[in-house]
Amino acid sequence: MNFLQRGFFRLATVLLLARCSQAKTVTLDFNVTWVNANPDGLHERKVVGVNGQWPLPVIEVDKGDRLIVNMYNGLGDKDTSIHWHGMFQNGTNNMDGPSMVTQCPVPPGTSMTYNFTIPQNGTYWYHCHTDACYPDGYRQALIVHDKDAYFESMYDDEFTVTMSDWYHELVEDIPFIRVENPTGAEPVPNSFLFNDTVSNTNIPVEAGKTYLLRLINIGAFVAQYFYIEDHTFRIVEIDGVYVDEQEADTLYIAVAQRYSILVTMKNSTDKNYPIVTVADSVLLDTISPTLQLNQTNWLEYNSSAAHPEAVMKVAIASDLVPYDDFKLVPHDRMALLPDPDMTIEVDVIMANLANGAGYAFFNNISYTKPKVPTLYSVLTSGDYATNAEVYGEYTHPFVLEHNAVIEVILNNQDTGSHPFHLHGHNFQVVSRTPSYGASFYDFADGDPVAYNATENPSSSFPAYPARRDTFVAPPQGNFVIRFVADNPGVWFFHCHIDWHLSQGLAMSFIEAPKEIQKQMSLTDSEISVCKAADISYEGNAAANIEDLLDLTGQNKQLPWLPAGFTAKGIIAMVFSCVSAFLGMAFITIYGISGIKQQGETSQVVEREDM
Ligand SMILES: *[C@@H]1O[C@H](CO)[C@@H](O)[C@H](O)[C@H]1NC(C)=O
Ligand SMILES: *[C@@H]1O[C@H](CO)[C@@H](O)[C@H](O)[C@H]1NC(C)=O
Ligand SMILES: *[C@@H]1O[C@H](CO)[C@@H](O)[C@H](O)[C@H]1NC(C)=O
Ligand SMILES: *[C@@H]1O[C@H](CO)[C@@H](O)[C@H](O)[C@H]1NC(C)=O
Ligand SMILES: *[C@@H]1O[C@H](CO)[C@@H](O)[C@H](O)[C@H]1NC(C)=O
Ligand SMILES: *[C@@H]1O[C@H](CO)[C@@H](O)[C@H](O)[C@H]1NC(C)=O
Ligand SMILES: *[C@@H]1O[C@H](CO)[C@@H](O)[C@H](O)[C@H]1NC(C)=O
Ligand SMILES: *[C@@H]1O[C@H](CO)[C@@H](O)[C@H](O)[C@H]1NC(C)=O
Ligand SMILES: *[C@@H]1O[C@H](CO)[C@@H](O)[C@H](O)[C@H]1NC(C)=O
Ligand SMILES: *[C@@H]1O[C@H](CO)[C@@H](O)[C@H](O)[C@H]1NC(C)=O
Ligand SMILES: [Cu+2]
Repeated sequence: MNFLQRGFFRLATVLLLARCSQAKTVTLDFNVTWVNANPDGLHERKVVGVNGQWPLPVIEVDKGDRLIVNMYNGLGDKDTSIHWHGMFQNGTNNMDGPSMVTQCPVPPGTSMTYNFTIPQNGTYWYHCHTDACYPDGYRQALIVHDKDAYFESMYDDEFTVTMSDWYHELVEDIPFIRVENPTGAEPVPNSFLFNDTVSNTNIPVEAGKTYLLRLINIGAFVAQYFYIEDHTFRIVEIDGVYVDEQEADTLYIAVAQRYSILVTMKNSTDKNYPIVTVADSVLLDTISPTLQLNQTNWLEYNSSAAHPEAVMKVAIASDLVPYDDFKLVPHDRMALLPDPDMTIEVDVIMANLANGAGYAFFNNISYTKPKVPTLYSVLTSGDYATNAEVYGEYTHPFVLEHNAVIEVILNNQDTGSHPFHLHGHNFQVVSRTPSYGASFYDFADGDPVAYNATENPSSSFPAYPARRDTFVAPPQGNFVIRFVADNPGVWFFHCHIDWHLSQGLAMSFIEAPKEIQKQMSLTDSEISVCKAADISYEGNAAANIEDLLDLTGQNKQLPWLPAGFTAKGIIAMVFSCVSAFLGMAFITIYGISGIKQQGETSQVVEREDM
């Protein structure tokens, strides 16, 4: 393109943009069915497709658009729903997507229309939010273009790149919450995908140009390190929040997190440069020797030049030092919120319930879905809606007052790190101990360290805290977040590791329930989805419409194990059953009685010393 042509093209683009600045409606029909795919080249499997395709369509809209998705569940054997991750759904809480929180699950043969406006900017994604369903492939990027972004004039072209873990089995065929797995060891993925493939992705680039890369971890479990050999970059967005540009060379992208980065190309075209992603193996209980933890793809300056193997920075996490997202400053300079009107302090633990299986807890409550979607309880409980009891103990409800400043103090007593996500908001991250970097694992081996307001008083919080919608709690460390309850709705707060969500690591914020009642009422189409799913849509968490404070019959978590049982003890018990069985076999074959005695003695169940 010569100079004149380029100028004309620019002008045409401006005119076009001016004409298009009127918000438009984007309507998509999603026929959700099973299709086959083999993204890692190792195993073909059933995945959730849309209109017969997988990878799923990337949704691209402009700020202010209305998005309408007519979803038909053609799976035949599974319920479904879609969550629009990061979308505030201000006034449209019923479009948020999590089953039994804001809607009934959509059963096979049934449709639901999602219809909402997008006043936000940046990089988002959509995924199934009914039981554990998105690891089966039902997830993809949702990009909101914004010609007013402060960095809009700073790049020449953009690319979206997703990364994710990948399993060869359907979620329903992966054993997880069961007595044989008392420690709750998460299923180890079979591979890791870069933009839904392992075959090399070459990002075609031109020397001297600058590109916007939108990076999204759409995985179910494992965080990814990201770097580009011999290139630094500038972070300009996290989770839909523009940040002042910040130079970095390595990122840690937990599941559900997004980063937009500007990468400026070198002037030479003699070489291609590896883009490296390394799965965080610290999260994995076991690593098979064939599991490919790292992937190399390329910034391709010259397709006929070599595509060199990456010089790996490292194998273990502590040597890859990622940029600390806590230090980012929002471009809009939203100031630290004032001291909170309400503080919610929760301890995260993993423990076993009566069936011997591992569960996850906020303050000893493992989220258990109610009999009525919590939003529908709000809409059908009149003046009782402000009483948290209506929502049942095991949805772990907190009623938030309209426009109150809310602070959540989260003490992670677990030795694993967890990426926590809040629906309907982004939140200010005002404290995290320890911070990303070399010290991130400092508390992993000793005792858990709870947030200490004397050591980290609010006077030490950043003046312009970073905001995002998914934030990582360090192993046995803590974080503090703040947000304003200015978005009436029922908003789920949960760990985004889908395995941990299925173990109950979630709670419900019922924000300004009287305002929700003013904004919406239960619609005929919502009722018909519930009827098709055979789920109650009125009354309290126990589906009681007569006495809203009578929770008889509500779903509950299982009872606790008798005091003193530990995961180790359960292993010993399970193991002793197995070894007793093996012992029997040995006795039958060899008649050696000593082995049986051994099997019996290992049946002693360990007690926790407390
Ligand atoms: C969805 O796709 C399936 C398989 O192609 C087809 O049989 C069905 O008629 C489609 N349903 C809708 C509502 O488009
Ligand atoms: C979407 O919602 C808007 C606003 O409530 C409404 O006017 C429009 O009819 C809806 N469209 C569909 C297809 O439901
Ligand atoms: C979207 O971006 C514009 C600037 O382009 C900014 O003024 C606005 O606050 C952003 N909206 C949200 C919801 O972040
Ligand atoms: C990643 O995949 C999406 C959809 O499959 C595609 O639109 C996008 O261009 C791909 N990105 C790159 C860098 O190839
Ligand atoms: C590429 O060349 C331009 C113009 O000469 C210069 O400003 C820029 O710094 C160079 N970039 C690199 C990465 O060396
Ligand atoms: C691309 O790489 C080939 C092979 O190394 C080299 O011969 C060629 O000059 C390069 N082209 C450019 C434009 O740098
Ligand atoms: C990258 O993966 C390959 C194959 O799994 C392995 O040989 C190599 O050690 C890995 N490098 C790192 C740093 O993990
Ligand atoms: C959880 O239960 C244990 C044992 O009953 C108790 O000691 C602890 O205080 C409880 N924790 C919370 C946060 O309620
Ligand atoms: C909090 O920190 C202060 C100052 O270091 C210390 O005196 C206090 O014991 C700590 N509180 C707790 C509960 O650990
Ligand atoms: C929701 O909308 C209300 C009213 O316009 C506004 O005050 C509030 O800031 C919005 N909240 C969010 C999270 O978008
Ligand atoms: Cu978790």
